[in-house]
Amino acid sequence: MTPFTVFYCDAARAGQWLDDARLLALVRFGEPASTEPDLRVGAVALAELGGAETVEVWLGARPARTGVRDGIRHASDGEVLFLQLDLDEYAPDALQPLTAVAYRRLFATARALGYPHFLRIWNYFPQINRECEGLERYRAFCAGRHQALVAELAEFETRLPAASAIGTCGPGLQLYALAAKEPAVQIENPRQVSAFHYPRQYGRRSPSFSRAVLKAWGEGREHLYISGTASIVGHASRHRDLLPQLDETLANLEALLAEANRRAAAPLELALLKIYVRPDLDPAPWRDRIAQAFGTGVPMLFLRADICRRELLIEIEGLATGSAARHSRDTAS
Ligand code: 3EB
Repeated sequence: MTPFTVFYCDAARAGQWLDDARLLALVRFGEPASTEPDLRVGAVALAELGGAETVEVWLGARPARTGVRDGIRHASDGEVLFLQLDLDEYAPDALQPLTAVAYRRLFATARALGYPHFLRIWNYFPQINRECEGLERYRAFCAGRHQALVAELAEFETRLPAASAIGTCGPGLQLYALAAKEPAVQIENPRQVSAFHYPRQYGRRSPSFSRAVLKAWGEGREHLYISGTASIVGHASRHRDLLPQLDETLANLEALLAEANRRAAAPLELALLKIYVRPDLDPAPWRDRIAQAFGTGVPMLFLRADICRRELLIEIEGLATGSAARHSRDTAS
């Protein structure tokens, strides 16, 4: 069966997808949290670079079932479940308990709907590097997430979802997630210490995520959900300037793809990249550099964002896909 797809589209053409019964989620950027009545629509307060207005479209394989449970908007096509939770922050120093409860709610809802295996989670909240009561908000977030995942996951270090944790212009904690009925395969990066093994200098509770998750959807079709990837080698941040950080990030992505390819049924190809960048610079040279590494055909979305370590300037996440059926056809002909 063909799995769901995700792609970028000009915001001016979003209407056609909102009319499509298969739509699982449509994410707008640059706007504060959504007041849309359509529960499939989310909005992340991150400005897009380059003047375009792009939306991210998640399209199921067949008409979606949608609903709201415990404040969590959800849509499924029978194979995958997309979840969205937007929460007010009742106090800036309460991010840890807020995150822990939000994760418990996500797991309870996904499980109740029959999709207990989380593949990928996006975490968006404002002032990610701000200290509150002596604790950086990213670390408070990590502590809350860790608390919830230790309680929810039977195998903590082998079933962690892929993730991104990004600082927005806020307000509020936003969690978007993909969940499945059957588990997937966790992939770690040989160039990097697993985030869940980072030493204590990065926080009392380690960031609980995997570098990527490889999911087989049947008939040889696979998705690789790639976590936010930055200029980190081992556990240390590398380079002060943007371009060396970009090159290190690209090397990390290449190593991660190679590692995933050792486990994949057919070669994985990048299908989509999302690039979070801190400074307000012209993205043209980065686009060229990324295109050099991965080809000009990969759609890219550039968003201005805060990254979870103060010294990091860029972070790249994405999706790679593979098809064993297509591959065997290609190599046979
Ligand atoms: C890193 O590799 C960079 O806490 O969910 C990347 C992706 C990062 C996800 C998260 C953090 C997270 O540690 C930061």
